[in-house]
Amino acid sequence: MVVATPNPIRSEKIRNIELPIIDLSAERPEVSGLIVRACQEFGFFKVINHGVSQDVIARMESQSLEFFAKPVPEKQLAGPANPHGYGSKNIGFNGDVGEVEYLLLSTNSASISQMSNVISPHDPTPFRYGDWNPTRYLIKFETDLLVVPSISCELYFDPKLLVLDSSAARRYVEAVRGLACEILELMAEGLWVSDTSAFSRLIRAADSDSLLRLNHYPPLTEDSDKSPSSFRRIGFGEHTDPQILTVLRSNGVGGLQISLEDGVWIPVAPDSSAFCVNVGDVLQAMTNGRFVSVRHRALANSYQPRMSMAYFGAPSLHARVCSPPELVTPQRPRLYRTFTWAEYKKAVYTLRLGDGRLNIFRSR
Ligand code: GA4
Repeated sequence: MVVATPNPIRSEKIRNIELPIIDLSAERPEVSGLIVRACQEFGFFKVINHGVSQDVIARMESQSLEFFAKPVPEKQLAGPANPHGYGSKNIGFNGDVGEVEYLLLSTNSASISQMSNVISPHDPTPFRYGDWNPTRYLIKFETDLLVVPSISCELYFDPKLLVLDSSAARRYVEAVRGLACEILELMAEGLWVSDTSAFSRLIRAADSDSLLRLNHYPPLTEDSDKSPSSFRRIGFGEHTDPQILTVLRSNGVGGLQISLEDGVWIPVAPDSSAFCVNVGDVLQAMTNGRFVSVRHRALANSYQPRMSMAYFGAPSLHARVCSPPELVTPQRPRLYRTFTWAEYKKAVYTLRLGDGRLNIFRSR
């Protein structure tokens, strides 16, 4: 019997183009020029010699694989993804689906980075594994466990994070956030923006709304259907990333494709020594349209499981998104009105995965 699935791949054009590979250990002015060019032409590039330790990557990867290998009821204890937690097949809140299961985690300082303080010898684990509810827990603990020297304080934190070893997640997030900041500073330099931390400052903020997403695309098994289209299906449908910058890596299994023109897909070759970096909608707005937030998707396949880890660097909810003055000129007038990340995020979650959202924020 042929199993009907919602999203077989229709006939589409595939074009094989290599994404720019940027060596971050090369000379600074040269690197920033290459990054700017890549962001203008592709919105995507790979970085090598990125300085993120293999050990940090390996620990995070093995933690993630261990999580996805758990029985479904156990994984479901970390769900649903509303918006953080475990999700399977359903993406967002408006009916989008894909052949994917995932864990979506907030990276802000009230969650991953302070977990080690919460779960410490002085404060025996206050939760059982999976002991969570959709509203955040309020945890009380003594500040001698924290760097802040004052009376006892209260901290909100998302107990869904207990599904992972906090120190592996925290170290990974710190490392990729550092990498994202370095790249954003190189971008500002390459664009001749005098305030070189104009972009990076937004994701360095303690209340930045950045996310860590672990995606697992299990091999497809409904294999009574042997038609070619059944071997590759949409894992995560086409979309642009709403945030500032995405830093992604996979377990060496391909599946990511980008689309520079409608209906033409460019497969991105997997490369375990590299991170794949892409421009998000907010960076397109902040660069006044110089950089492009490009549509991409992930395909699942019938042969090997794919696991990817994406860090989405985002501003804090109240941060105002607007271009630095150098990027607005009489020849290049302001393309987008100033908006807050909270306003943009609201639009993102109101629309479907594949909908364009930046146009809503265009200047008149
Ligand atoms: C795409 C990029 C990130 O994975 C994400 C996704 C988010 C989600 O899975 O909750 C969204 C999607 C993403 C854009 C449109 C909305 C929101 C699902 C969806 C249908 C975490 C994000 O920030 O936007």
